Amino acid sequence: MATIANEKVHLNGNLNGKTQEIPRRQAQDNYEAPDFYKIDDLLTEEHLMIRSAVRDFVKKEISPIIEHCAEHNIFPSHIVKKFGEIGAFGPTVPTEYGGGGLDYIAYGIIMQEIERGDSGMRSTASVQGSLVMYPIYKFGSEAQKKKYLPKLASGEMLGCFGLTEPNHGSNPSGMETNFKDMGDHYLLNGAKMWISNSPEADIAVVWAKNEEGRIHGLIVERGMEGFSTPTTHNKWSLRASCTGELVFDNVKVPKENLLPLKSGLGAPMMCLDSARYGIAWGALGAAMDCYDSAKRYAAERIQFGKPIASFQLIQKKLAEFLTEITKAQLVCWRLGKLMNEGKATTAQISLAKRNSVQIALEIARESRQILGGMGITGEFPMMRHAMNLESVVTYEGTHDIHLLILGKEITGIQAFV
Ligand code: TGC
Ligand code: FAD
Repeated sequence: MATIANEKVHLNGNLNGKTQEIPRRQAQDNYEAPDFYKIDDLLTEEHLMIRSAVRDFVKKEISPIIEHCAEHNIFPSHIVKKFGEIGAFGPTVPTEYGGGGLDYIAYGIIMQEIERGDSGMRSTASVQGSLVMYPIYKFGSEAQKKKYLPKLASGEMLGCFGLTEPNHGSNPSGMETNFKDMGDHYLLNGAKMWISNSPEADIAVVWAKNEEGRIHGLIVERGMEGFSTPTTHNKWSLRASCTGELVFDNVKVPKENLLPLKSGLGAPMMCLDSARYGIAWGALGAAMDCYDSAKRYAAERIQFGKPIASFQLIQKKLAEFLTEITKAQLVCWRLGKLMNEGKATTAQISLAKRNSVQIALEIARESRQILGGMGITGEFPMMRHAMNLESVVTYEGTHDIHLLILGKEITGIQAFV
């Protein structure tokens, strides 16, 4: 077994920041994506090239290490720089700030390919792009854009996004984290929890209320006195992603770190629209990986003297997987077009995020059954995808919150409270 020598990794235990070797699995990753309705014909040459490059990257850099990282609860920190190198961070941000200057379909494709490898790896990329670079690009000053965006794009810096709090998850408008104007700086107090990337992040985009109760975004940098990022332990999901808290104990934040161009809950919600869109494509990638692995296994596994693929009940599962994947591919592609035209609504994004995650979870669970006992091992990706997707169905708005967003859109009646 080959190893990646002395890569810095984040062990989600008590060994933060230490280096260790991550063994590389030698088995070939033979993934082939289903494209039953020839959706490739709807993509540009550029989209296809990007997809091919990211797919190769995932086969080379993620597949060989991901089972080990998930089993041992390791965030492979070295992937951050590599994501920067392939343009996975902020693909839709203009090139003058280090982004890719690409469209939303390209963004979706990149998230799909990375989550095909692992949802936790996609989390790292989508938080950086949609939840850290996007608000700085959309709501930040020119000086903030120049200072942070190129370093975030290249992976020199890692960011996180702090909205959720211990007492406010689905209802972020109730947040308690607050800042006071002290004349030459702001004084920030409060806590965020369930924050992807936080234990490794160099900066956090934090949403907090001012003295009038208005929500603003602030850029908080690691090293500011009173700011800490404790790791969240005992996760059985997204084990290759690092998750933590953000604790603010009288943190002095320079005034120039406030995002000046938008305030109110609408600001973080706009970031969530972009990230939820990426998850719609991403979860589909996990579903496609499970489908592909199950199809291969069913053709090879012999029971009662025949490949199990010859049994009607296995064929039913595979046919249903392909049906749901094909429908979701069309939804994501059409939503990407609407995003490119600036016409996509929050409710349309909710439908796509909710649908992709639901079908991915069902396909992960059912495809695991096709593998029988082998399905529970790390030799195959289904169990890891299924466990990861339990977070994906919860974060960026739970499955039921997205249903209620759709309910409100249909009826005009708000059913949250
Ligand atoms: P509501 O009354 O509906 O709206 C309050 C204000 O916000 C505005 N707004 C939006 N503006 C722009 N875009 C959107 N998508 C918007 N959604 C809402 C709205 O117009 C209003 O503005 P104004 O000026 O009239 O005041 O708000 P509500 O308090 O009733 O809550 C609505 C609800 C429940 C749908 C929303 O808060 C929600 O979606 N909750 C779920 C929370 C959530 O998604 N949290 C995600 C945290 S981040 C995360 O999980 C990252 S995981 C990353 C990873 O690892 O990949
Ligand atoms: P709650 O809001 O307490 O919900 C509990 C249950 O009640 C859910 O089933 C929910 O659907 C239901 N419920 C709540 N309100 C209603 C209602 N009105 N009607 C019907 N049912 C309702 N947040 C960040 O800010 N940044 C991050 O980077 C981030 N990363 C995350 C990473 C992971 C691994 C996880 C698990 C979460 C992450 N989150 C992050 C937080 C995530 O967004 C929240 O967990 C999510 O929004 C739900 O909030 P909650 O966990 O407090 O659940």
